[in-house]
Amino acid sequence: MEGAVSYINPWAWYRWARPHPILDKPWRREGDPEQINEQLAEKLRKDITDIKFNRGMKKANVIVLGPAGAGKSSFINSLLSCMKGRLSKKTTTSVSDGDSFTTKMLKLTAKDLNIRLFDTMGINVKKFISEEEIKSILEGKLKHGYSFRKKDTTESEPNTDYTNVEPKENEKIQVAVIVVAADAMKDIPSDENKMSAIREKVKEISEVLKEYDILPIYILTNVDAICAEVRRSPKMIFQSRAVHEMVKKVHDTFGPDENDIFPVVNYVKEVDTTTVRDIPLLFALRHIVRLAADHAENDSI
Ligand SMILES: Nc1nc2c(ncn2[C@@H]2O[C@H](COP(=O)(O)OP(=O)(O)OP(=O)(O)O)[C@@H](O)[C@H]2O)c(=O)[nH]1
Ligand SMILES: [Mg+2]
Repeated sequence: MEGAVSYINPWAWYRWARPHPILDKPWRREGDPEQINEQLAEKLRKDITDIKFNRGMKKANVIVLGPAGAGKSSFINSLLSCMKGRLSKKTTTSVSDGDSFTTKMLKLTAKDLNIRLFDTMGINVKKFISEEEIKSILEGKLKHGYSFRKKDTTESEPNTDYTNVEPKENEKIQVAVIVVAADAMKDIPSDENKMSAIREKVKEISEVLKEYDILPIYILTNVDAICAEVRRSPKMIFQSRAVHEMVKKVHDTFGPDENDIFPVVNYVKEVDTTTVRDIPLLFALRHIVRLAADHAENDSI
């Protein structure tokens, strides 16, 4: 037709040209959305409770570290919830302006859970957890309820009511978890030469953990904030392009193997647990418990 101009809508073109948010195949074999069902959740729960530790250790100890507001406390509550099959809120969570909302070290567990999770203060803020405090926790020297020291005061000695001079073997840490939030990860340059306070702090912590022969596992929270498909259903977590890209970024930035990085969507506003949200949490929990069993085995060789 005379005068007709072919017009391509730039938005439609952009949507057509960009890679699809869902990959053709899951990036983690075990996470196929087709396999995400209650039967798998039950199998994972059984795998977890079946793991027994050497030397009669009933519960392994797991320290949860990471930047302020990364979702450490929410992750602990979510693990307790996915094992219990109902929401559990044993440690408080919140958005706080810069500083860590968690100021006391809490050791948390559930009846059928074979680990104790140690909630800690953030690593990157004004009142951060010190290297000395991390070492004391690893050695089993701090008790439930210990208040982290305020770095901006002259307070120098820890409160002796909450310190253990002669910790027993079963009070030491076997596994460390480093929690990072996917939306915050976006702002961290993977280029080693670019400054990043979080990257420096995480590297410092990894060095401390190495001294204690502890290899950390990484939890990537808030993946619902970087992928609309995952926000609609956490079932898509292991087939999401954005989540996989972020897992690769955690590997490039901090160095863990990809199979030591577990993306999750924490329970934060829900009133009930769901299988699709439980499964990524249970994969992470099973890995934690397996590492604890390996650590206990190494100790007894
Ligand atoms: N959308 C979303 N929000 C999350 C997730 N995990 C945690 N949050 C939110 O992030 C905020 C901080 O979570 P917390 O669990 O308190 O984080 P934290 O690492 O314990 O923080 P501090 O104790 O302050 O160091 C809260 O408002 C949570 O509701 C998640 O997976 N998805
Ligand atoms: Mg907290």
